[in-house]
Amino acid sequence: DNGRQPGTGVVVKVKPKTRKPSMYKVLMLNDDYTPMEFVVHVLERFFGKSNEEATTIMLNVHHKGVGLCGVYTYEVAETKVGQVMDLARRSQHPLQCTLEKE
Ligand code: TYC
Repeated sequence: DNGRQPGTGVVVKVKPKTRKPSMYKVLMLNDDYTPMEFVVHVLERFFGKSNEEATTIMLNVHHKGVGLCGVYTYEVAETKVGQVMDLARRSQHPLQCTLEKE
């Protein structure tokens, strides 16, 4: 017995210490030369989009100039931008993809 009366125990409050990571948008930019099918392929391959979703996003970019591919933590977003830019360069298309903090 440590001498306490019932109901006088120390209330330990656990403070959450972790923080939610910043999230980053991966954006696709329009240009006049990259084939539409190539953009759809990129969205399927690197962003896990269905053919329908990819087509909708591609057309949105085509008409509005920019479109959202997905939202990821920094390292994932940076990796995806690199993968897109690398394939576009190797395919000799001017497609541009960029990352923006949410
Ligand atoms: N504007 C391109 C064309 O007419 C198609 C395109 C769509 C290019 C989306 C880039 O991110 C893009 N062929």
